[in-house]
Amino acid sequence: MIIKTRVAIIGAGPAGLILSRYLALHNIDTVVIENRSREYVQSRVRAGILETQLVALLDEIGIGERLHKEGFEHKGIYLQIPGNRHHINFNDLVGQSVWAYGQTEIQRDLHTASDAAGQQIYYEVSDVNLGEINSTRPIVNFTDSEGNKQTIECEAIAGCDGFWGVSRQAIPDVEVDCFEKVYPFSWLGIMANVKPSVDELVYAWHPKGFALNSMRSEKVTRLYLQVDNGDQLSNWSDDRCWDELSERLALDGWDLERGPITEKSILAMRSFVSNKMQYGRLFLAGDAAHTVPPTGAKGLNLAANDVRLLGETLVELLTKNNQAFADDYSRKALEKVWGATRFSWWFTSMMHTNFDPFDAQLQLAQINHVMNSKYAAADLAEKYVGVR
Ligand code: RFL
Ligand code: PHB
Repeated sequence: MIIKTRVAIIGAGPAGLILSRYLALHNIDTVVIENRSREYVQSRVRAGILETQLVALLDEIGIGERLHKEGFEHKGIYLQIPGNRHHINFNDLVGQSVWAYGQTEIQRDLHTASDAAGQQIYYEVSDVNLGEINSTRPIVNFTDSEGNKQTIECEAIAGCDGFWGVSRQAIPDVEVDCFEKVYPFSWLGIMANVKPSVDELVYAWHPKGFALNSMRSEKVTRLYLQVDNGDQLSNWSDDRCWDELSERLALDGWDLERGPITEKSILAMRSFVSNKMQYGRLFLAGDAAHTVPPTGAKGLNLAANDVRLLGETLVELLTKNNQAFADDYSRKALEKVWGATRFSWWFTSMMHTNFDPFDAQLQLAQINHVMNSKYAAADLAEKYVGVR
């Protein structure tokens, strides 16, 4: 079957669904295809911290209501080294804050809005491949969930299919340079049904490894531990997770509350940037073009920045035939991408131990500097909240 639309969007993660909504509000018709089920996409546990620019974008596309009711505005974060938990107040330093609101909740709000608008989304597709991307009539072939071969004929393709997607591979190798760094450690993440023990996030350096105390709601806590690459979930009983978190986050007069663990996963840490985010009529956005280690909470925020730029770009291209604007998409998006890549690398490198005693002393000196210099703290604050 032939499906005709203006923009084919590959991937129904936050980048793909925010883009489809943005374009719908500009009267540009889209079709979204996604290789996982709706339930899987909806329940995949990921990001939790939103920059105000992302909140503004969600408001603009009409899905910010629940976020403002149920999300939490955070004025800063705590940086911790053994014996010292220090508050970095973003509001005082740079006049901005961030919001704690789960990516799963954003995904749910996007689904509700897509349903109400009658957005066409094909879930559980397979054999996705892109063709004619160097022409003004690109196509996307796929097999739908019932096994039918489908072809989307469109005017542009948005590759929003995450780091492991197929869109990036459609750009010929000779046209693109990719930059990658894989870190020598991973994160073990847990979700627990227990009231957060802190009011704002705690990023803790510890000789046994980094720990992060985050949250999702008044009843749900999100926590992370630095673990070795290759470590297995089977090595981490619930008790061991809590013991290790309690040790790494310890502070006199403060206790980490424990509760039933509802989710546990291990994730690798990688920085990756494709220096080409557009090729002909194919445009990449979000994790499809770049990923950062989660320490700086930047991945979803970068995806949102791409989508805002890409939305504007496609409106210019498809309603005014403004090719020059389209050709500038990559350059504009990559400015913020490299800024966030540098920040995420710096924050990751400062907080994760490599068990080298000299490096540990340097890290402590660096963290003390951020705690004691308002200029260093303001630099961290500026990058964390996403001030341009
Ligand atoms: P996604 O979310 O990966 O969505 C891509 C979608 O494409 C689908 N797909 C395909 N569809 C069709 N055909 C194919 N061939 C396909 N291949 C893949 C996938 O199934 C998926 O549904 O990318 P997107 O939309 O660019 O969004 C990016 C964000 O999800 C990601 O950057 C963040 O979650 C990163 N991140 C964080 N970002 C923040 O800004 N703040 C945070 O606090 C934060 N915490 C995190 C994070 C990521 C984490 N993990 C698990 C990597 C915490 C964690 C633990
Ligand atoms: C989260 O709550 O999942 C989270 C928060 C901050 C980060 C990474 C993840 O830097």
